[in-house]
Amino acid sequence: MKRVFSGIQPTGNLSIGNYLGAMKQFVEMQDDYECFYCVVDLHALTVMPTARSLHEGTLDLAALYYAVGIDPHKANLFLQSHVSEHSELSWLLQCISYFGELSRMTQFKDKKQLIESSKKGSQSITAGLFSYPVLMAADILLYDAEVVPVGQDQKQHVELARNIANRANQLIKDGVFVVPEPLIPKIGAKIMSLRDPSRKMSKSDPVDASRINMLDTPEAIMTKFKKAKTDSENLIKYDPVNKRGVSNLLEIQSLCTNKPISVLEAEYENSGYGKLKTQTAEAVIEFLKPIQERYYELRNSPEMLEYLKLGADNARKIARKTLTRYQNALGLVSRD
Ligand code: ATP
Ligand code: LTN
Repeated sequence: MKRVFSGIQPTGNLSIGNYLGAMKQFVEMQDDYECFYCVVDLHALTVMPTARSLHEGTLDLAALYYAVGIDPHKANLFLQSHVSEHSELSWLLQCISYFGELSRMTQFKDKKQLIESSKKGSQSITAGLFSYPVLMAADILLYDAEVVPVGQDQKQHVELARNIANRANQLIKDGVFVVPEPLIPKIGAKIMSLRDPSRKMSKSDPVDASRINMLDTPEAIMTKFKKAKTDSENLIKYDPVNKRGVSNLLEIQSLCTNKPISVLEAEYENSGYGKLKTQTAEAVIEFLKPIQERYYELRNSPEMLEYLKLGADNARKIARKTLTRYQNALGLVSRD
């Protein structure tokens, strides 16, 4: 079986964008791949969360992974900080990563710009934020993962992981790392903000109305969709370049109902935006209901912690082997 790795940061409120772009694929892949999924708590440290928000956010995200359908008997879900090999390999990889390539990461450039234009200024751009894509490469390479399911915005980071793997194979030892491939869904790879459909829906956007959180109440979901920004044409057509708001609603509804976009376009041929918004809200409410129920059952259950422990034990076995392989290839003297 091919091996898969992916992760999500426990920062902010998980949105339907994270689900449709990433988690939905994680669930679909469980039967056909050996899967390692991770709550990347060490990544979350790059934005300096409070201890409480990191702690609670980590457990919230783990419960959501199981609630959307990650089966602990099929896939290995674990917390990144429970497998210390991630931090160890990250350092080793930093020593073959270039300042120039990290400076070109668009997510870093965007976050840097955002911080610099805020009151905090450049003092709060941490080295962690800069080198974070190397930790992500370590996450992937530790598991010899061939496939990495992610949303569109993470493609560049997976490409960096490929470059680092190829470099290690050339400079250190041929075949020391498996070169991973990103897997990006055809529809849903970039769900847009409901307030500004030119930007992606983001779980750390300060404007809550910009996104549907996985745990939003039915009332909140209805209100957010009713206020979703569209355009003034009043024509329901899938055109993600010129009609971003309407196309975003069609994508969300299509993914939540399993109806192809072309079928929805035909159904809405003589309708206005009001109906599209209300029915998209209804589809999302219906879709999230069982997920929310499972989430509340699991969030404080002792089983969840047991599952996470088992996931980390399985992950550590593989991670240790890969780390040792790379340490030996580098010439580090083994302790045993
Ligand atoms: P943040 O706002 O905290 O940076 P985020 O919402 O971008 O967070 P991540 O933890 O960076 O979320 O991403 C987790 C996964 O969800 C990644 O695979 C990412 O590509 C995917 N993803 C994030 N936002 C979207 C979106 N709007 N549409 C589709 N996929 C998304
Ligand atoms: N950087 C990713 C989260 C992430 C990830 C990974 C995704 C961390 N490590 C490994 C895929 C594979 C993000 O979404 N911000």
